[in-house]
Amino acid sequence: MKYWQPKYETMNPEELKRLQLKRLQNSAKLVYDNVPFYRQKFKEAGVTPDDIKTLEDVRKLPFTRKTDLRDNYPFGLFAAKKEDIVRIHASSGTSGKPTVVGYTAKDIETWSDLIARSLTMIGLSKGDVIQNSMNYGLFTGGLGFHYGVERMGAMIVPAATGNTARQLEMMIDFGVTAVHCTPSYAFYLAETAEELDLIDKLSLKAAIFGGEPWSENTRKQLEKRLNLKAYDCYGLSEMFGPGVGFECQEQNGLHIWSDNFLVEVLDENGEQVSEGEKGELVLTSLSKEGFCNIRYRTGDMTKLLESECDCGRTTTRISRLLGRADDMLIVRGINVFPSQIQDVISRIPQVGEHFQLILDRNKHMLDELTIEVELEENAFTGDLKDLKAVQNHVQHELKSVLNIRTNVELLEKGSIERTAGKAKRVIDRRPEI
Ligand code: DLL
Repeated sequence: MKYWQPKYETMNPEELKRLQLKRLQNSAKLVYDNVPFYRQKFKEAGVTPDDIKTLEDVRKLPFTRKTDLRDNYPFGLFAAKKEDIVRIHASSGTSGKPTVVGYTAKDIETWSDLIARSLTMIGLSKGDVIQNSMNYGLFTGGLGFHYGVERMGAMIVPAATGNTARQLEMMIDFGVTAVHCTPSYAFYLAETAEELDLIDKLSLKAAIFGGEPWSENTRKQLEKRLNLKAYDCYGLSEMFGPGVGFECQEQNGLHIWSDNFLVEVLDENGEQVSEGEKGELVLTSLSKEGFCNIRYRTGDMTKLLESECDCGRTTTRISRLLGRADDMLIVRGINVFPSQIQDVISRIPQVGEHFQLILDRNKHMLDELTIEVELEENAFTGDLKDLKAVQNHVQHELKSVLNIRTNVELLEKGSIERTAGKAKRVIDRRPEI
């Protein structure tokens, strides 16, 4: 089978626009009627859902940002009643608390279909065995993807993360034909498979990489080393999760499932850029019930491509993601905001406010995040045991907020360079992947 939902995937452009408008009107009404935050924002902008008469009218609506999720933590932006929410997921917030999103039963169905569409698009089907080597839990890459595989009827191996030798063993023993993981983890898989001389025993035909940026060069390397075709999968928890945009077999840009998301690519003044120009991706949910997001500033940079594609799909297309408009970092697939680190550090009296983040890739191509902080003078007792205790405490606090292990280095007060302007908090020494 070539398409999962041909009606939507190949809809003629005029009909698609009509559907998008109808759904945009529904989304605007849904949030206006059910979410006080949106009602207030609409009022401030002087609009009501009745003002949406054409697709271009989306520009009358106010933007939503990640900080709005934080300010309404945890469920303040949900558009459905709490008893109709059947699942939540979360991602990193900009400080302290994560951003929480909710799904109704229908949302889970819609999302699963989008993933089933995406997998069908790259030639996978019922007979395939798909290993999901993404973190299960609040991260959408685990369960979200999992349900999509089941929806399509393929066999899912819910391997989750960790224990690379065992991941490979599962791939061999279960006849795995496709794997879903972050591109940086794929390097580790490839390296381990090469070391253990297992490459020839693998029967992978496809890899689905997402959750973090990667490049054409990485595609070439990993396709060769693992002997498969690699496809880009884009998504964010605020818009379901994985499966918002996906590459087809042309491997040339991502199809955004336009019956579910309205795409804008905007310059720094909020104006639509022309085709082929770089701008920030702004998305509006057209089909969500639980958490319906209007003009969400994703912070991801991309380019709009011509919709026509040899695969026959008529969706909006974008280039692979080209970095961030803000200072968000992605470390081992997890989003990290320097403001989260600042928040943690500011709550620990033994260390000062100045800090620096250093990002490296270790020999397995995995990210290592080191945080340099200055020890307050009165915290320096001269006893090494005390130093170790402070270091462990900072590390522990960071782990509980960021969900990743970090290396904390304590420095003498004054050693981090002070600047008059914006502090240079991040030193990213990672080679591009
Ligand atoms: O990372 C959802 C996901 C899971 C996508 C698995 C693909 C596969 P969040 O934790 O909310 O959700 O992080 C979303 O990750 O705004 C991008 O900055 C980045 N990102 C995700 N996929 C890609 C990609 C998931 N293919 C944030 N290329 C997004 C570049 C990506 N960046």
